[in-house]
Amino acid sequence: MRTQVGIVGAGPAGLILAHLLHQQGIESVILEDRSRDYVEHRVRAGLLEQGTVDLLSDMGVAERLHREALEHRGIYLQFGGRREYIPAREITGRSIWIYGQQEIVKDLIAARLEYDGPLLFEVDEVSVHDFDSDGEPYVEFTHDGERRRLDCDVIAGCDGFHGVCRPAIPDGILTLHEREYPFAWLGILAEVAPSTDELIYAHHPNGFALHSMRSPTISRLYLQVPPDEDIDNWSDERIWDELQTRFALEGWTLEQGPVIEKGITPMRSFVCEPMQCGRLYLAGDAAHIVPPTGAKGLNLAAQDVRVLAAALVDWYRTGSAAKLDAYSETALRRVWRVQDFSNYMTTLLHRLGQDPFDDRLQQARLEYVRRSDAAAHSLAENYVGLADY
Ligand code: RFL
Ligand code: PHB
Repeated sequence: MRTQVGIVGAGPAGLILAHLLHQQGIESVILEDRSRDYVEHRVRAGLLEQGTVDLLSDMGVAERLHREALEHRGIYLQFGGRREYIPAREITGRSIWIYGQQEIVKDLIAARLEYDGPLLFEVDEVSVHDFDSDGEPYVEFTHDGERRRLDCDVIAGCDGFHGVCRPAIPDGILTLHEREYPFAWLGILAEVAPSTDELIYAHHPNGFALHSMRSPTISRLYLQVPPDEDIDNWSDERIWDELQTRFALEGWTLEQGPVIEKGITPMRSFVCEPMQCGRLYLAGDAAHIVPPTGAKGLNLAAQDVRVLAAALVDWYRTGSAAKLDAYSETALRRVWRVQDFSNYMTTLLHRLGQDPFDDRLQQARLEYVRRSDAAAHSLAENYVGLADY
Protein backbone atom coordinates (compact mmCIF):
# COMPACT_ATOMS: atom_id res chain seq x y z
CA MET A 1 0.00 0.00 0.00
CA ARG A 2 1.16 3.53 -0.68
CA THR A 3 -0.23 6.87 0.49
CA GLN A 4 0.94 10.43 1.06
CA VAL A 5 0.47 10.67 4.85
CA GLY A 6 0.45 7.56 7.04
CA ILE A 7 -1.52 8.33 10.21
CA VAL A 8 -1.13 6.14 13.29
CA GLY A 9 -4.14 6.44 15.62
CA ALA A 10 -7.83 7.25 15.09
CA GLY A 11 -8.35 9.50 18.09
CA PRO A 12 -9.36 13.12 17.61
CA ALA A 13 -5.85 14.11 16.40
CA GLY A 14 -5.59 11.44 13.68
CA LEU A 15 -9.18 11.80 12.48
CA ILE A 16 -9.11 15.62 12.31
CA LEU A 17 -5.76 15.56 10.50
CA ALA A 18 -7.03 13.07 7.91
CA HIS A 19 -10.11 15.19 7.24
CA LEU A 20 -8.18 18.47 6.91
CA LEU A 21 -5.80 16.79 4.45
CA HIS A 22 -8.65 15.25 2.47
CA GLN A 23 -10.24 18.69 2.08
CA GLN A 24 -7.02 19.84 0.42
CA GLY A 25 -6.77 16.79 -1.84
CA ILE A 26 -4.03 15.04 0.17
CA GLU A 27 -4.40 11.28 0.68
CA SER A 28 -3.87 9.47 3.93
CA VAL A 29 -4.37 6.06 5.52
CA ILE A 30 -5.34 5.83 9.20
CA LEU A 31 -4.25 2.79 11.24
CA GLU A 32 -6.01 2.22 14.59
CA ASP A 33 -5.25 -0.63 16.97
CA ARG A 34 -8.68 -0.70 18.68
CA SER A 35 -12.07 -1.60 17.23
CA ARG A 36 -14.46 1.01 15.86
CA ASP A 37 -16.91 0.22 18.65
CA TYR A 38 -14.22 0.74 21.30
CA VAL A 39 -13.05 4.16 20.07
CA GLU A 40 -16.64 5.33 19.58
CA HIS A 41 -17.50 4.57 23.21
CA ARG A 42 -14.34 5.56 25.09
CA VAL A 43 -15.50 8.18 27.63
CA ARG A 44 -13.01 11.03 27.92
CA ALA A 45 -13.15 14.77 27.28
CA GLY A 46 -16.30 16.82 27.27
CA LEU A 47 -15.41 20.48 27.02
CA LEU A 48 -14.58 22.17 23.71
CA GLU A 49 -13.11 25.59 23.18
CA GLN A 50 -14.81 27.91 20.71
CA GLY A 51 -11.74 27.50 18.45
CA THR A 52 -12.23 23.71 18.33
CA VAL A 53 -15.92 24.10 17.51
CA ASP A 54 -15.04 26.60 14.76
CA LEU A 55 -12.45 24.21 13.31
CA LEU A 56 -14.95 21.31 13.24
CA SER A 57 -17.56 23.63 11.69
CA ASP A 58 -15.16 24.73 8.94
CA MET A 59 -14.43 21.05 8.29
CA GLY A 60 -18.16 20.42 7.74
CA VAL A 61 -18.39 17.79 10.50
CA ALA A 62 -20.26 19.80 13.13
CA GLU A 63 -23.87 19.42 12.04
CA ARG A 64 -24.83 17.17 14.97
CA LEU A 65 -22.54 19.12 17.29
CA HIS A 66 -24.50 22.30 16.55
CA ARG A 67 -27.74 20.49 17.31
CA GLU A 68 -26.68 18.71 20.50
CA ALA A 69 -23.79 20.61 22.12
CA LEU A 70 -24.57 22.71 25.19
CA GLU A 71 -23.22 26.24 25.11
CA HIS A 72 -21.64 27.44 28.35
CA ARG A 73 -20.80 31.06 28.99
CA GLY A 74 -18.75 30.76 32.16
CA ILE A 75 -17.79 28.55 35.10
CA TYR A 76 -18.37 28.49 38.83
CA LEU A 77 -15.44 28.35 41.24
CA GLN A 78 -16.42 27.21 44.72
CA PHE A 79 -14.15 27.66 47.74
CA GLY A 80 -14.37 28.86 51.32
CA GLY A 81 -18.09 28.05 51.39
CA ARG A 82 -18.90 30.41 48.47
CA ARG A 83 -19.61 29.84 44.78
CA GLU A 84 -18.32 32.53 42.41
CA TYR A 85 -19.23 32.87 38.75
CA ILE A 86 -16.57 33.72 36.17
CA PRO A 87 -18.50 35.13 33.18
CA ALA A 88 -16.04 33.97 30.53
CA ARG A 89 -18.16 34.92 27.54
CA GLU A 90 -18.86 38.39 28.86
CA ILE A 91 -15.12 38.86 29.45
CA THR A 92 -13.76 37.32 26.25
CA GLY A 93 -16.65 37.26 23.76
CA ARG A 94 -16.21 33.50 23.37
CA SER A 95 -18.11 30.49 24.74
CA ILE A 96 -17.15 26.93 25.57
CA TRP A 97 -19.20 23.92 24.53
CA ILE A 98 -20.13 20.59 26.10
CA TYR A 99 -20.01 17.69 23.59
CA GLY A 100 -18.48 14.30 24.38
CA GLN A 101 -15.17 13.38 22.74
CA GLN A 102 -16.62 10.05 21.60
CA GLU A 103 -19.37 11.95 19.78
CA ILE A 104 -16.71 13.90 17.83
CA VAL A 105 -14.95 10.62 17.09
CA LYS A 106 -18.23 9.11 15.81
CA ASP A 107 -18.90 12.15 13.59
CA LEU A 108 -15.38 12.09 12.15
CA ILE A 109 -15.41 8.34 11.48
CA ALA A 110 -18.78 8.66 9.72
CA ALA A 111 -17.40 11.53 7.58
CA ARG A 112 -14.24 9.54 6.75
CA LEU A 113 -16.19 6.48 5.67
CA GLU A 114 -18.59 8.58 3.62
CA TYR A 115 -15.80 9.67 1.27
CA ASP A 116 -14.24 6.18 1.39
CA GLY A 117 -11.12 7.39 3.19
CA PRO A 118 -8.97 4.41 4.21
CA LEU A 119 -9.32 3.72 7.95
CA LEU A 120 -8.24 0.33 9.28
CA PHE A 121 -9.35 -0.74 12.76
CA GLU A 122 -7.85 -3.52 14.88
CA VAL A 123 -4.39 -3.38 13.38
CA ASP A 124 -1.66 -5.07 15.45
CA GLU A 125 2.11 -4.83 15.90
CA VAL A 126 2.41 -1.39 14.34
CA SER A 127 5.97 -0.14 13.78
CA VAL A 128 7.32 2.96 12.01
CA HIS A 129 10.54 2.93 9.93
CA ASP A 130 13.01 4.99 7.87
CA PHE A 131 11.63 8.37 8.83
CA ASP A 132 14.96 10.21 8.94
CA SER A 133 15.03 13.20 6.55
CA ASP A 134 16.48 11.38 3.54
CA GLY A 135 14.73 8.07 4.25
CA GLU A 136 11.63 6.52 2.68
CA PRO A 137 9.18 6.26 5.56
CA TYR A 138 6.94 3.23 5.97
CA VAL A 139 4.68 1.67 8.57
CA GLU A 140 4.44 -2.07 9.15
CA PHE A 141 1.41 -3.65 10.77
CA THR A 142 -0.70 -6.78 10.95
CA HIS A 143 -4.29 -6.67 9.76
CA ASP A 144 -6.69 -9.62 9.37
CA GLY A 145 -3.78 -11.90 10.28
CA GLU A 146 -1.60 -10.61 7.43
CA ARG A 147 1.63 -8.63 7.80
CA ARG A 148 1.41 -5.47 5.66
CA ARG A 149 3.45 -2.42 4.73
CA LEU A 150 2.31 1.16 4.13
CA ASP A 151 4.77 3.39 2.25
CA CYS A 152 4.26 7.12 2.67
CA ASP A 153 5.90 10.55 2.32
CA VAL A 154 5.48 11.37 6.00
CA ILE A 155 4.16 9.64 9.12
CA ALA A 156 1.87 11.38 11.62
CA GLY A 157 2.13 9.87 15.11
CA CYS A 158 -1.35 10.50 16.52
CA ASP A 159 -1.31 7.39 18.68
CA GLY A 160 -1.74 8.88 22.13
CA PHE A 161 0.48 8.80 25.21
CA HIS A 162 1.00 5.00 25.12
CA GLY A 163 1.55 4.78 21.36
CA VAL A 164 4.53 3.42 19.40
CA CYS A 165 5.61 6.50 17.41
CA ARG A 166 7.29 8.57 20.12
CA PRO A 167 9.29 5.58 21.49
CA ALA A 168 10.47 4.83 17.91
CA ILE A 169 12.48 8.06 17.82
CA PRO A 170 16.17 7.22 18.43
CA ASP A 171 17.73 8.01 21.81
CA GLY A 172 19.27 11.44 22.25
CA ILE A 173 16.82 13.38 20.05
CA LEU A 174 13.92 14.06 22.40
CA THR A 175 13.89 15.93 25.68
CA LEU A 176 11.06 14.66 27.89
CA HIS A 177 9.55 17.00 30.49
CA GLU A 178 7.31 15.32 33.04
CA ARG A 179 5.48 16.06 36.26
CA GLU A 180 3.31 13.56 38.16
CA TYR A 181 0.79 15.01 40.59
CA PRO A 182 0.24 13.36 43.98
CA PHE A 183 -3.45 12.73 43.21
CA ALA A 184 -5.77 11.22 40.60
CA TRP A 185 -9.37 11.82 39.44
CA LEU A 186 -12.19 9.42 40.06
CA GLY A 187 -14.77 10.15 37.34
CA ILE A 188 -18.38 8.99 37.04
CA LEU A 189 -21.14 9.30 34.49
CA ALA A 190 -24.55 9.35 36.14
CA GLU A 191 -28.04 9.10 34.78
CA VAL A 192 -29.34 12.25 36.38
CA ALA A 193 -30.01 15.77 35.12
CA PRO A 194 -27.11 18.10 35.97
CA SER A 195 -27.76 20.03 39.20
CA THR A 196 -26.10 23.08 37.68
CA ASP A 197 -26.42 25.11 34.49
CA GLU A 198 -22.63 25.47 34.08
CA LEU A 199 -19.56 23.61 35.39
CA ILE A 200 -18.63 23.85 39.08
CA TYR A 201 -14.94 23.56 40.03
CA ALA A 202 -14.89 23.11 43.83
CA HIS A 203 -11.95 23.40 46.21
CA HIS A 204 -12.73 21.73 49.55
CA PRO A 205 -10.59 20.65 52.53
CA ASN A 206 -11.30 17.00 51.53
CA GLY A 207 -10.06 17.65 47.99
CA PHE A 208 -11.16 18.94 44.58
CA ALA A 209 -14.48 18.08 42.92
CA LEU A 210 -15.87 18.94 39.47
CA HIS A 211 -19.49 18.89 38.34
CA SER A 212 -19.67 18.62 34.56
CA MET A 213 -22.28 17.09 32.25
CA ARG A 214 -22.82 15.44 28.90
CA SER A 215 -26.45 16.26 28.15
CA PRO A 216 -29.60 17.53 29.88
CA THR A 217 -30.04 14.04 31.35
CA ILE A 218 -26.44 12.86 31.98
CA SER A 219 -24.07 14.29 34.59
CA ARG A 220 -20.29 13.84 34.66
CA LEU A 221 -18.63 14.28 38.05
CA TYR A 222 -15.07 13.97 39.31
CA LEU A 223 -13.39 13.65 42.73
CA GLN A 224 -9.75 14.13 43.65
CA VAL A 225 -8.49 10.84 45.14
CA PRO A 226 -5.04 9.49 46.12
CA PRO A 227 -2.88 8.57 43.09
CA ASP A 228 -2.86 4.83 43.75
CA GLU A 229 -6.55 4.63 44.71
CA ASP A 230 -8.41 1.39 43.96
CA ILE A 231 -11.81 1.96 42.35
CA ASP A 232 -13.16 -1.01 44.34
CA ASN A 233 -12.84 1.11 47.48
CA TRP A 234 -15.49 3.45 46.10
CA SER A 235 -19.05 2.19 46.20
CA ASP A 236 -21.58 4.40 44.44
CA GLU A 237 -22.87 5.41 47.86
CA ARG A 238 -19.43 6.51 49.03
CA ILE A 239 -18.88 8.50 45.82
CA TRP A 240 -22.18 10.37 46.21
CA ASP A 241 -21.53 11.03 49.92
CA GLU A 242 -18.16 12.55 49.10
CA LEU A 243 -19.59 14.61 46.22
CA GLN A 244 -22.32 15.88 48.56
CA THR A 245 -19.68 16.96 51.09
CA ARG A 246 -17.42 18.72 48.61
CA PHE A 247 -20.17 20.57 46.72
CA ALA A 248 -22.31 21.41 49.78
CA LEU A 249 -23.75 24.91 49.57
CA GLU A 250 -26.70 26.36 51.43
CA GLY A 251 -29.83 26.54 49.29
CA TRP A 252 -28.45 24.22 46.59
CA THR A 253 -28.97 20.46 46.15
CA LEU A 254 -26.86 17.93 44.29
CA GLU A 255 -29.26 15.45 42.68
CA GLN A 256 -28.12 11.81 42.61
CA GLY A 257 -28.82 9.06 40.08
CA PRO A 258 -27.58 5.66 38.86
CA VAL A 259 -23.84 5.55 38.09
CA ILE A 260 -23.37 4.18 34.55
CA GLU A 261 -19.58 4.45 34.25
CA LYS A 262 -16.70 4.99 36.66
CA GLY A 263 -12.92 5.04 36.48
CA ILE A 264 -9.72 6.55 37.84
CA THR A 265 -7.38 8.75 35.77
CA PRO A 266 -3.82 9.63 36.82
CA MET A 267 -2.83 13.29 36.63
CA ARG A 268 0.33 14.24 34.81
CA SER A 269 1.95 16.95 32.76
CA PHE A 270 4.22 15.76 29.96
CA VAL A 271 5.87 17.37 26.94
CA CYS A 272 8.32 15.91 24.44
CA GLU A 273 10.55 18.32 22.54
CA PRO A 274 10.81 18.54 19.61
CA MET A 275 7.52 17.10 18.34
CA GLN A 276 9.15 15.86 15.14
CA CYS A 277 12.04 13.77 13.92
CA GLY A 278 12.81 13.71 10.20
CA ARG A 279 9.55 12.83 8.44
CA LEU A 280 7.77 11.66 11.62
CA TYR A 281 5.51 14.27 13.24
CA LEU A 282 3.87 13.77 16.65
CA ALA A 283 0.53 15.38 17.48
CA GLY A 284 -1.87 15.38 20.44
CA ASP A 285 -1.36 13.12 23.45
CA ALA A 286 1.51 11.35 21.64
CA ALA A 287 3.54 14.51 22.22
CA HIS A 288 2.05 15.98 25.39
CA ILE A 289 -0.33 15.38 28.29
CA VAL A 290 -1.99 18.00 30.47
CA PRO A 291 -3.86 17.38 33.72
CA PRO A 292 -7.59 17.64 32.87
CA THR A 293 -8.35 20.52 35.29
CA GLY A 294 -8.01 23.05 32.43
CA ALA A 295 -10.02 20.85 29.98
CA LYS A 296 -7.36 21.26 27.32
CA GLY A 297 -6.04 17.91 26.02
CA LEU A 298 -8.45 17.43 23.14
CA ASN A 299 -8.43 21.12 22.26
CA LEU A 300 -4.65 21.09 22.11
CA ALA A 301 -4.64 17.96 19.94
CA ALA A 302 -6.97 19.75 17.49
CA GLN A 303 -4.66 22.79 17.34
CA ASP A 304 -1.57 20.59 16.73
CA VAL A 305 -3.09 18.96 13.69
CA ARG A 306 -4.46 22.25 12.38
CA VAL A 307 -0.85 23.52 12.31
CA LEU A 308 0.48 20.23 10.90
CA ALA A 309 -2.15 20.03 8.15
CA ALA A 310 -1.43 23.62 7.02
CA ALA A 311 2.31 22.85 6.93
CA LEU A 312 1.78 19.67 4.89
CA VAL A 313 -0.50 21.49 2.45
CA ASP A 314 2.18 24.15 1.96
CA TRP A 315 4.83 21.49 1.43
CA TYR A 316 2.80 19.61 -1.19
CA ARG A 317 1.69 22.82 -2.96
CA THR A 318 4.94 24.81 -3.02
CA GLY A 319 7.66 22.28 -2.26
CA SER A 320 8.79 24.49 0.63
CA ALA A 321 9.42 22.60 3.87
CA ALA A 322 9.73 25.83 5.90
CA LYS A 323 6.40 25.44 7.75
CA LEU A 324 6.89 21.71 8.20
CA ASP A 325 10.36 22.25 9.65
CA ALA A 326 8.88 24.85 12.01
CA TYR A 327 5.94 22.60 13.05
CA SER A 328 7.33 21.69 16.45
CA GLU A 329 8.34 25.23 17.34
CA THR A 330 4.95 26.60 16.28
CA ALA A 331 2.96 23.92 18.12
CA LEU A 332 5.07 24.07 21.28
CA ARG A 333 4.32 27.75 21.82
CA ARG A 334 0.69 26.87 22.50
CA VAL A 335 1.57 23.59 24.23
CA TRP A 336 3.60 25.37 26.91
CA ARG A 337 0.98 28.11 27.36
CA VAL A 338 -1.61 25.41 27.94
CA GLN A 339 0.75 23.45 30.21
CA ASP A 340 1.11 26.53 32.37
CA PHE A 341 -2.63 27.13 32.53
CA SER A 342 -3.43 23.48 33.27
CA ASN A 343 -0.83 23.43 36.03
CA TYR A 344 -2.23 26.71 37.39
CA MET A 345 -5.81 25.37 37.50
CA THR A 346 -4.61 22.10 39.03
CA THR A 347 -2.56 23.68 41.81
CA LEU A 348 -5.20 26.38 42.38
CA LEU A 349 -8.03 23.94 43.00
CA HIS A 350 -6.69 20.63 44.38
CA ARG A 351 -5.95 19.84 47.98
CA LEU A 352 -2.15 19.97 47.99
CA GLY A 353 -1.96 19.30 51.68
CA GLN A 354 1.72 18.97 52.52
CA ASP A 355 2.91 22.39 53.43
CA PRO A 356 0.90 25.04 55.34
CA PHE A 357 2.80 27.74 53.43
CA ASP A 358 1.61 26.29 50.08
CA ASP A 359 -1.92 26.11 51.48
CA ARG A 360 -1.84 29.80 52.39
CA LEU A 361 -0.48 30.72 48.94
CA GLN A 362 -3.34 28.75 47.40
CA GLN A 363 -5.88 30.65 49.52
CA ALA A 364 -4.29 33.91 48.42
CA ARG A 365 -4.52 32.93 44.74
CA LEU A 366 -8.18 31.92 45.08
CA GLU A 367 -8.95 35.17 46.87
CA TYR A 368 -7.16 37.08 44.10
CA VAL A 369 -9.41 35.51 41.43
CA ARG A 370 -12.44 36.51 43.52
CA ARG A 371 -11.32 40.11 44.04
CA SER A 372 -9.42 41.09 40.91
CA ASP A 373 -11.00 41.56 37.48
CA ALA A 374 -7.55 41.15 35.93
CA ALA A 375 -7.05 37.74 37.59
CA ALA A 376 -10.54 36.59 36.55
CA HIS A 377 -9.90 37.87 33.02
CA SER A 378 -6.64 35.94 32.76
CA LEU A 379 -8.32 32.75 33.93
CA ALA A 380 -11.25 33.27 31.53
CA GLU A 381 -9.19 33.97 28.40
CA ASN A 382 -7.04 30.90 28.98
CA TYR A 383 -10.07 28.73 29.79
CA VAL A 384 -11.99 29.60 26.62
CA GLY A 385 -8.74 29.27 24.64
CA LEU A 386 -6.39 31.94 23.34
CA ALA A 387 -7.04 32.71 19.69
CA ASP A 388 -4.07 32.76 17.29
CA TYR A 389 -1.54 31.76 19.90
P1 RFL B 1 -6.10 9.61 21.83
O1 RFL B 1 -7.52 10.04 21.99
O2 RFL B 1 -5.47 8.85 22.94
O3 RFL B 1 -6.05 8.76 20.48
C1 RFL B 1 -4.94 7.96 20.15
C2 RFL B 1 -5.43 6.80 19.31
O4 RFL B 1 -4.32 6.00 18.92
C3 RFL B 1 -4.64 4.63 19.12
N1 RFL B 1 -3.39 3.89 19.26
C4 RFL B 1 -2.82 3.20 18.25
N2 RFL B 1 -3.21 3.00 16.99
C5 RFL B 1 -2.42 2.24 16.19
N3 RFL B 1 -1.26 1.67 16.64
C6 RFL B 1 -0.83 1.85 17.89
N4 RFL B 1 0.31 1.28 18.30
C7 RFL B 1 -1.62 2.66 18.76
N5 RFL B 1 -1.51 3.03 20.06
C8 RFL B 1 -2.57 3.78 20.35
C9 RFL B 1 -5.52 4.64 20.35
O5 RFL B 1 -6.34 3.47 20.45
C10 RFL B 1 -6.36 5.89 20.11
O6 RFL B 1 -7.53 5.63 19.37
O7 RFL B 1 -5.14 10.85 21.51
P2 RFL B 1 -5.42 12.21 20.69
O8 RFL B 1 -6.09 11.91 19.38
O9 RFL B 1 -4.14 12.93 20.73
O10 RFL B 1 -6.53 12.99 21.57
C11 RFL B 1 -6.21 13.50 22.84
C12 RFL B 1 -7.44 13.43 23.75
O11 RFL B 1 -7.98 12.13 23.72
C13 RFL B 1 -7.11 13.82 25.21
O12 RFL B 1 -6.16 14.85 25.26
C14 RFL B 1 -8.38 14.28 25.98
O13 RFL B 1 -9.26 13.22 26.18
C15 RFL B 1 -7.99 14.90 27.34
N6 RFL B 1 -9.15 15.29 28.16
C16 RFL B 1 -9.81 16.47 27.93
N7 RFL B 1 -9.46 17.26 26.90
C17 RFL B 1 -10.18 18.39 26.62
O14 RFL B 1 -9.81 19.12 25.68
N8 RFL B 1 -11.30 18.75 27.34
C18 RFL B 1 -11.73 17.98 28.39
O15 RFL B 1 -12.77 18.29 28.98
C19 RFL B 1 -10.96 16.82 28.74
N9 RFL B 1 -11.33 16.04 29.78
C20 RFL B 1 -9.59 14.44 29.20
C21 RFL B 1 -10.68 14.86 30.01
C22 RFL B 1 -8.97 13.21 29.44
C23 RFL B 1 -9.43 12.40 30.47
N10 RFL B 1 -8.82 11.14 30.62
C24 RFL B 1 -9.57 9.93 30.73
C25 RFL B 1 -7.42 10.99 30.31
C26 RFL B 1 -11.12 14.08 31.06
C27 RFL B 1 -10.49 12.86 31.32
C28 RFL B 1 -10.96 12.08 32.51
C1 PHB C 1 -15.57 16.74 31.36
O1 PHB C 1 -16.74 17.10 31.14
O2 PHB C 1 -15.23 15.55 31.24
C2 PHB C 1 -14.58 17.73 31.82
C3 PHB C 1 -14.92 19.07 31.87
C4 PHB C 1 -14.00 19.99 32.33
C5 PHB C 1 -12.74 19.57 32.74
C6 PHB C 1 -12.39 18.23 32.68
C7 PHB C 1 -13.31 17.30 32.21
O3 PHB C 1 -11.86 20.48 33.23
